[in-house]
Amino acid sequence: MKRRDFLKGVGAGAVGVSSLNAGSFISDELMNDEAKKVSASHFGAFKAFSKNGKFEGIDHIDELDFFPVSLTQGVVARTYDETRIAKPAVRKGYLEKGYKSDKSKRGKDEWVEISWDEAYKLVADELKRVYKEYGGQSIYGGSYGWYCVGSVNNPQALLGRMLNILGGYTTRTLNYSQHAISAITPHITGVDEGNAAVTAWPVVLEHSEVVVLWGADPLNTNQIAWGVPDHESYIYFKKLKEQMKKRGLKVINIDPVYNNTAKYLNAEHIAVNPTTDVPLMMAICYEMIKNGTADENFLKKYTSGAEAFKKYLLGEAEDKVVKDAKWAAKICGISEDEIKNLAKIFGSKRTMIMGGWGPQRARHGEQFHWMAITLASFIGQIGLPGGGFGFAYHYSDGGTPSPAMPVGSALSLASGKATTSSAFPGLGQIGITPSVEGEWKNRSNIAIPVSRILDCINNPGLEIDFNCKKLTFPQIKMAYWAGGNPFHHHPDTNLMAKTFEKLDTFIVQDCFWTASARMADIVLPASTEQERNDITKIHTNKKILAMHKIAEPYGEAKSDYEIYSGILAQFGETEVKAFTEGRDAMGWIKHFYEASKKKADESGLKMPSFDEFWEKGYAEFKVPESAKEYVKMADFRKNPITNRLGTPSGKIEIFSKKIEKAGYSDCKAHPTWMEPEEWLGSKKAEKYPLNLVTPHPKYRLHSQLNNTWLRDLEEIKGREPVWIHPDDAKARKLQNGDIVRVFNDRGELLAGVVVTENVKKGVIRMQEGAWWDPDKDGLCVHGNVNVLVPNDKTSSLACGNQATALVQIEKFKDDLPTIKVFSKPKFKA
Ligand SMILES: Nc1nc2c(c(=O)[nH]1)N[C@H]1C(S)=C(S)[C@@H](COP(=O)(O)OP(=O)(O)OC[C@H]3O[C@@H](n4cnc5c(=O)[nH]c(N)nc54)[C@H](O)[C@@H]3O)O[C@H]1N2
Ligand SMILES: Nc1nc2c(c(=O)[nH]1)N[C@H]1C(S)=C(S)[C@@H](COP(=O)(O)OP(=O)(O)OC[C@H]3O[C@@H](n4cnc5c(=O)[nH]c(N)nc54)[C@H](O)[C@@H]3O)O[C@H]1N2
Ligand SMILES: [Mo]
Repeated sequence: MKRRDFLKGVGAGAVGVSSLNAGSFISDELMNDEAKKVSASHFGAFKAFSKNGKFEGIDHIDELDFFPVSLTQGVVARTYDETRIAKPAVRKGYLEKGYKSDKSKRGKDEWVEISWDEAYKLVADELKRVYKEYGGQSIYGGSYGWYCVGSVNNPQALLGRMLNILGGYTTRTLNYSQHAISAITPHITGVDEGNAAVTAWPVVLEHSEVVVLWGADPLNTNQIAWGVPDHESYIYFKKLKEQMKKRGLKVINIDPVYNNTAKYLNAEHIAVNPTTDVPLMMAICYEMIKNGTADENFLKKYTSGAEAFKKYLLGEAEDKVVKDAKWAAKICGISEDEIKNLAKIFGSKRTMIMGGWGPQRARHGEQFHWMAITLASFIGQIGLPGGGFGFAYHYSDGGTPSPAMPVGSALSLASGKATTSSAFPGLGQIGITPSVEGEWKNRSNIAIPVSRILDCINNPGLEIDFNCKKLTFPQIKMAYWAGGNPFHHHPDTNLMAKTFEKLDTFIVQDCFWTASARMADIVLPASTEQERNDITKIHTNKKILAMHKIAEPYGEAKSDYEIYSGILAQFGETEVKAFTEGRDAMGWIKHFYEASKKKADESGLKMPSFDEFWEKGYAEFKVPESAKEYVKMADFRKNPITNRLGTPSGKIEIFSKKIEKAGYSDCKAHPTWMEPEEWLGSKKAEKYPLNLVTPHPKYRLHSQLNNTWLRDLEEIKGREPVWIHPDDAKARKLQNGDIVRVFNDRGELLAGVVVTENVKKGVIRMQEGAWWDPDKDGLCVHGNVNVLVPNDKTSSLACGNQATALVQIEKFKDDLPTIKVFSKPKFKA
């Protein structure tokens, strides 16, 4: 079978022909079946083709993608899955009683399909009521999530734009990915180290002698990007493997799991207990002091507060505990010798610490990256080629040399003027309180830390500590979610279901009947990336990409841009005009491109005309030589006076006076080992002796693509797999393929057993993102890990989210319950 035929087969196999779409009008541009056009996704860019207005398949193109991943096949498969939302729908109880309905019926009521006109009116009337009775802050429009790529159809920025026009809203700050690292590191190095540039790969390949993958699984997580990946980082991981053979470069994986990347590289494994990296790093620093390899000169010249911290390590601080290898060995579950050996290696070799973000999704998660920067300071190679640290090698092709692309505009939150957002093409973060300009200026928007949404709904008016400031929770009466899946992403799903009952109204705008859509009152069907025109970029700025409409929207789905315009039309012409500024989607696409081209022209770069760009599918930018030589913090090392860091001392703050002044008991003035409530050493472990870790999935982007055949690649009897060590399995008489109940006081789920030595004894591993499928007693029969994870904050500093928990496992002996979440929900006949 030819490759092309195979791809088509894959697409068609999962389709199950939809009668809804068959008779629909096919626009002129799609009459030319089989014409391949550039389109893109979080998994890569490709050329796509259609037949009779339906998305048929994709071809991978070398210029667009260096290392195509299987996830792109899911983009085709999901389009016509039976979980696609075909029409606007309302929960029956809500249709009858509106905001006064019985909220405990969410997820249980039947659905009633309605017309777009009815849906627009229903949404607009409820917005009017809530604005009038409670004001803008009572509307949560901060809906978080990994919506599609594309500058125009950014469902969240557009939601903010609509709500700003109507009267403002409560939004969010930070994100579930980097909540703790983004809050803590500006206090330590003056920048958000989760997003900061890292030393370029060519430099690492030439100079590093030791690469430490610390809580990072880059071969898994680089499959996707926030923009569009071209997967260039895979070339460098291949070269890294070559360097291991060629010149003995050593790769060490410090992780409770021997992960995908470690396996590929055949890396050494230090199997640390979950959430105990901080004592490990402290003991390495201690042993480096003792063996004379701690870089005292670096500490003196480039850091602030090392002396106080050393006292803490040496047992001269209040706690009187000596943080030596013997002390850490017990906590971390590794041997004293292993720790001393790490101190010896790091102290004598050019060492690059590549930290991921998994370890900071935990109680006291702030400490991980603070301590890692401290350890790198003790090693003293920050600013040298191949040494120091970098916390983005695992994400969106981090470390790949890239051009600085001319920055244009994206559709912004600020209405009146749509030119303020800097993030071409629209994939920027939604910042702290969005700025509102022009005639819509008088908005008193408020931003809550994103992972405190349940605390906020449960405690209106409560004043909380947050990042050295105070914040008062608003009263939330309504939540509008677009392009995110809270009933997947937020810890403690059962608590979320209970808490959301306090909302008068919950609206979800998505392409699929996700767990969140099923828990909503009103559901609005969005078209997918391949069903509309848009514009985006390769994440590393190498190309601007055309996103061609490949297929007609499924059923009655509409683009996010059209949906908001339709709601605003219920308010009036002025509101619509403020939103669209007189442009349709294609008008915006051209506008964004021209803005970039203008900047390019000014800086002497050549960009093709819009028409040439649209025809070809991309515009390319050259990578400058200097980008290949980039060494993180080299300037600071060269001259720490003229290139001082953006911290109060201008240096790396091992001790922060600002944090000290905040006076938090759970985030102190220097990196500190504070036992979390749930870890293998806590009292709770007597009842729940297994430590669950929940890393990111191999064949999904969070919950996305779980409704495709990709799930068959991993599932066991239709359940999400759970990795368990042979000893733990034996103790519970478990074998490969068994179905188990995984539980703690927060909830329970079913999972399929994989017995493997790739997970440390005492630890179990389940990937986040399996669709939530609760039975009548709340047992998730499919395996959404967040029913087990606590909602509690990381600390008063970041107020971030966690991703680990203590649990117990037992064999599930009843008949296997049917999975319902991948079928259509119940509609009223
Ligand atoms: N236990 C645990 N939980 C975690 C994590 C973990 O490690 N462990 N990781 C956390 C992290 S880092 C993150 S980023 C979050 C991710 O959480 P989310 O980003 O909420 O997860 P996704 O499944 O990507 O949800 C995106 C939703 O957007 C929808 N969508 C896609 N395209 C469009 C569109 O064009 N229009 C509209 N309206 N909708 C669209 C998709 O169908 C999908 O339902 O999860 C967090 N949760
Ligand atoms: N395929 C795929 N790629 C993705 C995503 C996806 O959903 N699917 N999501 C994307 C997003 S939004 C994000 S934020 C990034 C996430 O990037 P990360 O947060 O770095 O990814 P994780 O998989 O959560 O964790 C990375 C590693 O940390 C380990 N780990 C967990 N707890 C601990 C601990 O306490 N100590 C140590 N040392 N290690 C620990 C895990 O076992 C795993 O190997 O990935 C992105 N890439
Ligand atoms: Mo994330």
